[in-house]
Amino acid sequence: MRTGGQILVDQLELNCVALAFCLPGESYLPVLDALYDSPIRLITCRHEQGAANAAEAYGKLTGRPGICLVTRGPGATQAAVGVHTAKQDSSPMILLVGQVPRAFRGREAWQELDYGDVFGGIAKAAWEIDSVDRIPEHMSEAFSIALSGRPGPVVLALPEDVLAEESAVADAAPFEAEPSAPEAEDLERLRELLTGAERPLVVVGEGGWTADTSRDVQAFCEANELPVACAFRCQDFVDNRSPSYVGVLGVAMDEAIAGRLRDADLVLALGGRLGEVPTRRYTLLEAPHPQQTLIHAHPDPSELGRVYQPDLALAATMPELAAALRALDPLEPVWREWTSAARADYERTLDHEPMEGDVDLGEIMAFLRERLPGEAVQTCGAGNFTVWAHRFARFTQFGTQACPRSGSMGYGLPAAVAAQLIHPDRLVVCFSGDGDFLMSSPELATAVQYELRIIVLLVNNGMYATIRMHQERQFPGRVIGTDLENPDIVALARAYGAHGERVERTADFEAAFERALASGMPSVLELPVDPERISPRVKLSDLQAGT
Ligand SMILES: Cc1ncc(C[n+]2csc(CCOP(=O)(O)OP(=O)(O)O)c2C)c(N)n1
Ligand SMILES: [Mg+2]
Repeated sequence: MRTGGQILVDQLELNCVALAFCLPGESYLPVLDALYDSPIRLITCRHEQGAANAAEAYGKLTGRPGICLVTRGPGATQAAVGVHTAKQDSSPMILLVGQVPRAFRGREAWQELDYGDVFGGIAKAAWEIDSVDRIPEHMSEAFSIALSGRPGPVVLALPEDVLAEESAVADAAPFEAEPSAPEAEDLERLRELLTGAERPLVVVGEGGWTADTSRDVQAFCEANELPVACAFRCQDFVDNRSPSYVGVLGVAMDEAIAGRLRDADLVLALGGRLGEVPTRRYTLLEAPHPQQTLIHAHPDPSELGRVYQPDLALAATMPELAAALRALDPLEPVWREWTSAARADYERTLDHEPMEGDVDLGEIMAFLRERLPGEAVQTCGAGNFTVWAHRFARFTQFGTQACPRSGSMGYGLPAAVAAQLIHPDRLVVCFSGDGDFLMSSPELATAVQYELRIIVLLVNNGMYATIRMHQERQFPGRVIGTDLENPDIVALARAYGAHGERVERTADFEAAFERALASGMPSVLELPVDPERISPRVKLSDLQAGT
C-alpha cells in the first residue's frame, strides 16, 4: 500500500524526473513527504512565477517535462505565467497543484479553483485526479500530452484527500513518445518543389527539437547550400557559424532578413508555427495562403493549415524528419548566390553603431561572443536590452538559449537557475533589464541557497524602455507609466548574498566579468546605460523629434 503522494512521486521517478521546482503548500504535504526519500532533487523557489518559469526553462532546455509544484488558487494563479510561456513556446511542462479535498469541491472552499476552467485556455490540458487508484493512469496521460505532437504544459490538480489515501495500485509504464517519420512521397514532393525554387529559405522553429535534429537540419542545409533563419528565440537551433545560417526572425527584425522571407519563392518551415513575431505581424507571410510556396513540417498535424495553408504539409516528429532530410541526395544549389548574399547580410548585422554614454552594449556583446564557450547557456526575459543580447550573440550548440518566445518579463533569472541546475559545470549568463530583473529578483535568493554561480548582466536604463519607445512613437513627449526609480542594484545583490558590481565603463567590463566568474557565487553586474540609445538602432531624441 502506498499513499497517493507516494504513488505520484513514483510515477515522476519512473518517468526519469530528476529535478522539480516548488513553492510548498499544506495542500500537498503527502507529495512533499514522498519526495523526502526520493532521488528527485526538489528546488524551493521564492515565488510561484519563478518556480513555473524555471520548470518551463527545464522543459525547453532538456525536452523533458519541467515539473512544478504549487498550492491551490494563490499558487496556481501565480504560476500561470510559466504555463502560458510553455504553451506559447511549445515546451513540455507539468504543473501539479494541491487542491481542496473532494468533499468540499464546488463550495468555493478555501483557495479553491476549478483548474480545468482556469487553465482551459492556457495549458494544453488541465484536469483533476479524483481517485488514488487512477494516479498512475493520469500521470502517464500527463506525460503523454506534455510530450506528444506539439509539446506543451499540462496542469493537474491533486485533491489533498486523494494524496493522503492509500492504494495497492500498480505503477504505469514509463511514457515513451511515438516517433513518426515523413512519408516517402512527401519527401519526393519536397524535392520537386525545392528543385523549382530560386530563392528558398528554411525557417526553423520551436517544438520537439533535439541536438541531433539540429545537426541533421544543419547538414541538410549545408549540403544543399540552403539559407536557414531561426524563428524568434530559437537562435541555438543551428550553429550560427554555419555558412547556411542567415539570421533570426525576431523582434526588432533586421530589414535584410525580413526581406529574405518576404522575397523568398519557397519557405521550408521545419517545426514552429510561423507566429506573429517571425512573420512580422503576419505581413512577411500572408495568411491564409502566402505568396511564397510553403512547405510546413510540424510534429502536430493540427498546427498544419491552422494559420497558413501549406502547399505541402509534413506531419512528422522533428528528429525523424531531420534525419530523412539529411539522407536526401543534395540538389543543384541554383540559389547559391542568394544564400551567400543572405549570409553576408547577417554578418553585417554583427557590426554595431557606437552607443552614447560610457557603457556600450554592442562592444560588451562582441566581447561575450568570443568569451562565452559554445556550451554556455544564455537566458533573458523581455525588454529592449534583449535586442542587443539577441542580435549580437552567437549560438553554436542546441539547448543553449532559454528565452521566452512568449515575450514574458521576469523569465531570465529563474531560467538561469534551471540552466545551472541542469548544467552545473557550464557558464550561465542571464541578460536582464532593470524592470525585468526586479520582477523576479527574489530568485536570486534561490541561486544563493543552491550555490548556483549564474551571472546576471543587468542593463539599467531607469525605465521600461520598450514601452517608452512605443509610447514616444505613438504619443510623442507624453511620458507616463514608464519611468523607474530603482533600488541600489549592487547593494540589493549583496544583500541577497550574491557578488555585485556596477560597471561604469565598457573597458571595465572584461575584468568585472572575470571577477564575477572567479567569485564562484551568483553575480549581478549592473550596466548603467545612457537612455538616449533606447534600442540598438533607435535614439530617444530621434523619436522625440519625430524622425
Ligand atoms: C510579464 C510582462 N509584463 C509586461 C510586459 C510588457 N513589457 C515588455 S518589455 C517591458 C519593459 C521591460 O523593461 P526593462 O526590463 O527595464 O527593459 P528595457 O526595455 O528597459 O530594456 C514591458 C513592461 C511583458 N512583456 N511581460
Ligand atoms: Mg529598463
